[in-house]
Amino acid sequence: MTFNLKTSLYATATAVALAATSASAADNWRAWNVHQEGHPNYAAMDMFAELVEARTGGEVSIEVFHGGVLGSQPDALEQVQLGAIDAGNFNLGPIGPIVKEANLVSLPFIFRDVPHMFRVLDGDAGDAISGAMSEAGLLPIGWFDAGARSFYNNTGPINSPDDVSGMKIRVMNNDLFTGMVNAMGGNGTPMAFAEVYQALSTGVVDGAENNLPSFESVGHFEVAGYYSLSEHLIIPECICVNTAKFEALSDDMQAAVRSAAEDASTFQHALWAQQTEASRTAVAAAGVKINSIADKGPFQAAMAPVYADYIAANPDMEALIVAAQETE
Ligand code: BDP
Repeated sequence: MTFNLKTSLYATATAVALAATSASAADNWRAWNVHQEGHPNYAAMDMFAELVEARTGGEVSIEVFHGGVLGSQPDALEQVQLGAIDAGNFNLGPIGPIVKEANLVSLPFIFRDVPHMFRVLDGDAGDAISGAMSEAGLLPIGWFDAGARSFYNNTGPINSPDDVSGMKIRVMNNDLFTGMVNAMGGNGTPMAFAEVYQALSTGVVDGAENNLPSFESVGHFEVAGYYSLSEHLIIPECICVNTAKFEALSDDMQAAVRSAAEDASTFQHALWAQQTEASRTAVAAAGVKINSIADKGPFQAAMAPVYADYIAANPDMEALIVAAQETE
């Protein structure tokens, strides 16, 4: 009897201790997102956070800080690498300066369209990129669609690289993008996303480039009346998590977080398709001239030095570039 009582007391104490341990071990993650409400990635990141909380039984909870309030994208990436921010929705463009393998997807015109890009991500190139990102502390656990980026400006439609010549164009932080604009005779200018509206409206830059949902959601269409469909960059985005934080989770918790990221990504792809069409309609209704480019050949030809420089600096990536181009 005494023994049984002791045993049961011991069992109760252990249960209390375990509960305390698991409560204190609950992970509260902070996630970065640059987008505002109304952008597909805002809703997808909220969904990710909800699914993680539900599927880990609250062992992992995520607070998403939208609108870039935790800092610019290059700063936030560094914070995730350091573990000061735990996760985020990042574009692979600004990841290129940190992880050279990621630059494969930032080569202008490397992909024919978004499905081609996703097929490449599913293959060896995707494994090389994910592996290198994970080693750099940025583990990708879901891939978002970011459509295609095109040029916009105020002076008239862009139909050839000559039209870009002489223009100061804002690009995301990556030498490949400055090189891309410079190869057309323009002046590629890296700048934080949050500063682009004012730079366009005051003429600090002549133009910028982005996909239609971002062009609309932050109001760039109010200060740039021509959107020319160059579609020169098709870059995926990730839900990325600090690698060490993720690996510290049990196998079950890792599986739960991964499945949340996969389902949030599937949701994002559907929202993205809808929002691209909605944004096209909205900016056209607001008076933006959407210009189709009859021949993108001269833009592609102008990119030869950009590829040559990248391959010279990263000879080990050449085979993956060829494999990506040859992927059906
Ligand atoms: C948007 C991306 C975001 C970038 C932004 C930019 O979703 O990650 O920060 O473009 O141009 O399309 O900086």
